[in-house]
Amino acid sequence: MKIASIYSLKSKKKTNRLLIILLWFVVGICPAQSEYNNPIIPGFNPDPSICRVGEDYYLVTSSFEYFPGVPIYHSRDLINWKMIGHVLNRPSQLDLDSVNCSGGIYAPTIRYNNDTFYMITTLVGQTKNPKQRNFIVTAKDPKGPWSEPHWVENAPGIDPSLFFDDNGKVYYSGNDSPANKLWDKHRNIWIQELDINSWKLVGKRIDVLDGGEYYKKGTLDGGIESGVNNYEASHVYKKDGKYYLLIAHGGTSQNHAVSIWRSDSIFGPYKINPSNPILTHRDLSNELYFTSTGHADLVETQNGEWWIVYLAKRPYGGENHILGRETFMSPVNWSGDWPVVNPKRKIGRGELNHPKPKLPEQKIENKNPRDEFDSAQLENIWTFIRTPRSNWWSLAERKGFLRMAFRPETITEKVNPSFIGRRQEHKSFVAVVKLEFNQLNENEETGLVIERDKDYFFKCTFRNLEGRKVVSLSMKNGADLKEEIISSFPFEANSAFMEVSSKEYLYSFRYSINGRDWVTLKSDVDGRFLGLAGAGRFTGTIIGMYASSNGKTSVNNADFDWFEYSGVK
Ligand code: 6LW
Repeated sequence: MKIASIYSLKSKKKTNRLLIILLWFVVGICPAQSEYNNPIIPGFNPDPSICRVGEDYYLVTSSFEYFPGVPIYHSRDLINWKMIGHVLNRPSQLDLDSVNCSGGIYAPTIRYNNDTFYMITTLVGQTKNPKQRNFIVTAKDPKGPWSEPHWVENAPGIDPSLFFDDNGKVYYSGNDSPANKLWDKHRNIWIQELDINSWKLVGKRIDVLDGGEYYKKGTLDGGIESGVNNYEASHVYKKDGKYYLLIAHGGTSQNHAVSIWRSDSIFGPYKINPSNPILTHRDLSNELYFTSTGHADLVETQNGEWWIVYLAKRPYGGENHILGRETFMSPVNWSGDWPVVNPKRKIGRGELNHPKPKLPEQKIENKNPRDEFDSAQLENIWTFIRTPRSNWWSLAERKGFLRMAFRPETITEKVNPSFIGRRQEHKSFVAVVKLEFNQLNENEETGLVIERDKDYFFKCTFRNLEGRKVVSLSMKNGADLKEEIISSFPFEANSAFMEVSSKEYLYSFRYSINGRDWVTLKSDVDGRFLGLAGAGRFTGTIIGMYASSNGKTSVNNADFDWFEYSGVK
C-alpha cells in the first residue's frame, strides 16, 4: 500500500471514530424520542393525585392560598398535560380570606366512581369556621361545575383520600396526631367508612399505621426520626383481592419517601413491604437534578402498565427550589407482590427521562405565549392570592385590556391584593407586560411582582413615591426585613413595557417606553431567596401584574394590554 493511502485510511478511521463519539454524545445529551422529560407538570404543582377514566387521565395538585383552588389537568398520554380548569373556582366553594401563606388548600385526591368525579382535600387555617376542614366536591364533568363543599365532620388531619371498594362501600383515609404522641412529627394513618349520601363517617375509625411503630427501632429507615416523621398522603388501592396502602413519610423535604403496606382487609392489619421505601432520594445529594421525591399516587393504564406520579423539587444555585414542588412521574412494575418504581434502571429513584408509556401520543397545541386579554374570561393559568371578594378587575370595561383597580391592599399583607399572576415554570424565562395608567396619585404603583409569598418578592413598578414619579425595583427578603428599593429612575410617561427575566437564579429587570429602547433597572440580581427552605415552603414562584394604592383609597385603574411569558431552554 502506498504511504498516501495508508494515511487516508488512518484519517478515515479517525473521522469514523469522531463521528461515533459525536453520535454517542448527542444520544447521551438528547433523550431519544421514546423518552419523556420530568417534571411532567412544571412549576408550583405539588401533591399530585391522578385518576383514569377509560383513556382519559385527570390530575389535581395543591393550591394553598391561591384562588381559584385545585388546578385540574387532563392528558391521554400521561406526558402532555393541559390545565382544563380549577375544581374550586367560586368564592362560595373556597374561603381563603384568613389563611396564611402556605395555608389554604392542601393535598387534594381525585377519584372517579359510577359516573361521578370526587375531589377531597383539606382547607388549612380558615378561622371563621374552624370546623370546616376536610371536604369533598363532586362533578359529572371534570371541567366543572363542581359542587359546593360537603364538609366531613370528625375527620382530623390532612391529606384525605377516598377508596371505592368493589362491594360498593366507600372508605376515607387520612392522617392524625396520635393520642400517645412520642415526638413532634409523630403521625398515624386512619381509615373509616364514609356514607356518600350523608357525607358522614360511619362505623369505627381504625388506626391502621402508626409512625411510632418503627420509631428508634425496626426496619423502616432504621427507625430514625427523620424517616418515620409525618406519615401522610395515604391512598388505598385494591389489586388481586388485596388492599394496598401507600403513604408518604419523612416530611416534604430531603427525607421525603414513599412506602407501601398490604392487607387482606381494608382495616388491616397491614404488613410492611420489606423493600420500603419504594421511592426516595433522601440518601442522595440535596443538589441532585431533583430531590425530595414523595407524596405519590399510582395509576394503571388501559394497557395494564402502572405509573407513579409524585412531587419533587429541582434545586439550582445550591439547595434552593425557586420553582417550588413540581409533578413528576416514573414507571412502575407491579407484576409481582409489590410495586417497584423505575424497575429497569435505578430502582426506587426518579429520573429526568424515562421511557414513554405505551399510549398513543397526544399533541397539545402550542399556546401563544402572549395573552392579549381579548377573551371574555381570564385564561386558566391566571391566579389570585386569596379569594377575590369584589370586582376589582375586568376584561370587559376596556376591550382588549385587563383592567385592575388600585386598591389599598398590598402584596406584603395577608389579604387579596390587586395581583393576578402565573407560575414560573422554567428555570430561565422572559416575561414582558405592556401596561397603561393614568396620572399616578400619591402612593399608587403598578407593574410586575415576582413573589414566593408576602415576605419574599421582587417588585418592579411605576409609582408615585412621595410626589416623585419613578420606576423602581424593590425586594423583600424575609418577614423581619423591610422592603428595600434597589434601583430607581425618574419616570413620567403613562404607558410602558416592563420585563423580568431569569437565567437560573439570576433575575434581570428592565423597562421601555416604546418597546424598542430598554433601560435596565438591574441585571443578575440573586433570586435564590425566592426558593430558600424557609420561604413559602409549600408553594412556588408566581409572576404577576400588580396595582396598589398602598393604604390610600383610589379610583384609579391600571390597564394591562398584554402579558407574555416564555421559557428559555
Ligand atoms: C401535604 C403533605 C405534603 O399536605 O406537604 O409533601 C403538605 N407532602 O402531604 C402540603 O403540600
